[in-house]
Amino acid sequence: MNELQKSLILESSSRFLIPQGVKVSYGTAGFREDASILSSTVYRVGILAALRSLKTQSVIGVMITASHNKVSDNGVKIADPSGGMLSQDWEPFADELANAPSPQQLLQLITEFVEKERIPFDGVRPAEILLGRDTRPSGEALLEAARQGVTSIVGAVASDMGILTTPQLHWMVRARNKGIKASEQDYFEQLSNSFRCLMDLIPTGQSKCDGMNDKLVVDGANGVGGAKLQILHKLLNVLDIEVRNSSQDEGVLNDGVGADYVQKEKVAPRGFGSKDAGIRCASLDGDADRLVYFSVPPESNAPIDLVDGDKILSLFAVFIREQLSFLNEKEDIKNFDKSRLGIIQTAYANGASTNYLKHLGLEVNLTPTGVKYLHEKAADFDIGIYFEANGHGTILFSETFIEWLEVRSNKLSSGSKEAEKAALRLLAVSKLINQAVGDALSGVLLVEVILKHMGWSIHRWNELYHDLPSRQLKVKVADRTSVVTANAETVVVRPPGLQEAINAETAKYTQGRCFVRPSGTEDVVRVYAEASTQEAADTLANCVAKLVDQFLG
Ligand code: G16
Repeated sequence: MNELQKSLILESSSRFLIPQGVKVSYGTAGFREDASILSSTVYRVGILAALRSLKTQSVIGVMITASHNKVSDNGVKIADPSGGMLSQDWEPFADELANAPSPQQLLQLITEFVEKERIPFDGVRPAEILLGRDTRPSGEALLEAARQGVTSIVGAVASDMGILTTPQLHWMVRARNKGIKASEQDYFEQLSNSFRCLMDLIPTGQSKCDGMNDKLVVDGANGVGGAKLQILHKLLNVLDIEVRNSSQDEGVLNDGVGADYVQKEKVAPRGFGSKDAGIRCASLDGDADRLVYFSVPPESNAPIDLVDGDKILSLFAVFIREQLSFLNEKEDIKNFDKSRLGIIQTAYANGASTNYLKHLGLEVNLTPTGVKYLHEKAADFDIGIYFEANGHGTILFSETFIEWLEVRSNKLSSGSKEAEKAALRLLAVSKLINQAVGDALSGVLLVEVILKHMGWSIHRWNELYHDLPSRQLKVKVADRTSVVTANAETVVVRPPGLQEAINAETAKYTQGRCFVRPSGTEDVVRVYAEASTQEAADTLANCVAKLVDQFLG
């Protein structure tokens, strides 16, 4: 780095000093805090993104969002060249950079890192960053802080892509790096074209079925997803979708609405009630990277029927498996074995879903919470389906498998045989479902077309298996980082004695299962409990929450 570069960093970072006493950490999906203390963090992430862009000689994305968190929070997610989350080996640098106490120490850190990583500065393609934000009021100023961070690296270009869903920005970064057209319109066109293609491939006579209501009502969490879905809906012109709780409505982001609320509390979001009984409903989260479905009972106090990420995963798995079985009937692809389809879940996956998927003969893998872990594991397969119970997930297709499908589908004469149609369907799924990150909008379209393909109502879908009763709680503790876990977060290794106490409590319940872990997006320890009855799951979760409190105070 030359002297001009150094003075530019010193000068611009002096405008973004860290508030006294603030320490931030890179969590499950980037940095997330109260928006009022975030500008220095976001500014520094801008620098990091520019360095990452120079290092990889690719376009990088910075998304200003706190997703499911309350409206006064904000945060920042970084999209790597593939469109996935920032490579995990850069996370410690992100932490150090965000917490460097002064501009001089910041500069020293950057200088050392640039040397260590051999980040090229001269005679290379300049850094290029796409910036996006959700609808939070703090987003505009924070995006400006990110822009200033990016442009403190000489030659770096920051493009403001405006208000987007998080998955749209990740999609754009991936598309740009693949040399594909990458505007928002291109995103909508890719989704709508591949959706139409799947609709055209629905077996004849399958599009209507008893008890199937064609209308879908979507809760937009009062965030960015609702408005974007409306644009997509207009383009599609075939689905009957009503959006409620869109950012254009009056409500507060994620307040009594949204996928996180619906999935954790198991209640209908604001604006939904017994009038919606029998209708298929879905809920997005604040930045539209999560999706859950639900139906509302006719009685006003009865619990909703939640169709969570595990069931979306199961629906996708059943569909993909069916297409693979059509392909397998062909003699020349007998070498296709089951190991090519992998399922990835976390400890939050309902035990009944894991049993169901294993019963289908599928390989189920467990990773810690966070799409960065699930995504990485899913990439080991030709088709990797990953979902968190909270509705965050997607289906990854390997490049070799897509190439193989393309060859297969190019050989088609009229697309009449089931095997050939299956190849076309899988190709269309790979274009519809976001290959960069979980995406509620592409998820909605894929669920809708698969339900039509199967001729299933939401009730039929929900009957795939019966969830074990479960309960999730949050416990506020003095320092959540004092909880350390292992084995994909199923075992507490610190503080000593806590896991033994959890085991003793869990052993009292039929089909009892319980784990605790520190959240990486909220200042809480999360407790998850499962048992044979709702009452037992509630009691187990409450008892373990008390244990957490006793051990951590
Ligand atoms: C983020 C991550 C998800 C994770 C969720 C909750 O979601 O992308 O993978 O499940 O946080 O994480 P934690 O339990 O550590 O708070 P989002 O939708 O909030 O960005």
